Amino acid sequence: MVLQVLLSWLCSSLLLPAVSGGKLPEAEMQMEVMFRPFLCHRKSKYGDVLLVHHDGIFENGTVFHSSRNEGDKQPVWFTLGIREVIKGWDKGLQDMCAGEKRKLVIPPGLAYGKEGKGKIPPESTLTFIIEVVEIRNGPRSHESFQEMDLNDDWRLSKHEVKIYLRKEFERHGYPPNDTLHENMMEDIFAKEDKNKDGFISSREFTYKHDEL
Ligand SMILES: *[C@@H]1O[C@H](CO)[C@@H](O)[C@H](O)[C@H]1NC(C)=O
Ligand SMILES: *[C@@H]1O[C@H](CO)[C@@H](O)[C@H](O)[C@H]1NC(C)=O
Ligand SMILES: [Ca+2]
Ligand SMILES: [Ca+2]
Repeated sequence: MVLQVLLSWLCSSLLLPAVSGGKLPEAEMQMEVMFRPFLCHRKSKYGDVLLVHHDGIFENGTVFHSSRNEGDKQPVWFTLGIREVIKGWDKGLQDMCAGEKRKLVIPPGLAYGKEGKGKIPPESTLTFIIEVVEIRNGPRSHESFQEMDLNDDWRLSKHEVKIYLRKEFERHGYPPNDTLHENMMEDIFAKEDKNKDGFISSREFTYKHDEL
């Protein structure tokens, strides 16, 4: 999780559109809520980090991926709304509760497009069954900024960013490493401190997502 968050923070400004898709007609995505828990404390929004289990199914019914049955069988983290995943997910997984399950039928224009990818053939309409296990504040959220801004002056100093990195490492069981934190902090400032005043303002920090 920590790497996911830090990477998406470091890289969000560099992210290329995940798939070009070509110029396919924009077919509509179908979305069906399969299960929604009675209690829902918060709903997913752009910039949140979501932990999900997912099954991917071809039009002929063949399952091409299942997070519960493949690899380490763990759900996966991703950040909503920054094209870390296919467009259909960014669009179709908003306003979800933890524990909610949805079925998305995603046309190629919102999935892997004309080219396809790996075992996904060109022009595939894909069905996903997605269950949200957990929702957390994303690295670009207002809440994350406040958590990092220790002296409440609405800007992040290099010191505050280093303390944050150290805390995140410790929280996720990685040994703190000052050299590494120093390097990461310098990278972060190189990209995020747009006006080079030595601070990341809340405006510089606030995540801007592409038009979806
Ligand atoms: C289902 O479709 C996929 C993708 O086109 C293909 O690879 C697979 O062989 C098909 N399976 C069957 C049983 O037709
Ligand atoms: C700390 O990070 C630096 C830079 O990534 C690395 O070269 C070094 O081996 C790390 N030190 C420890 C104790 O892990
Ligand atoms: Ca501050
Ligand atoms: Ca600045």
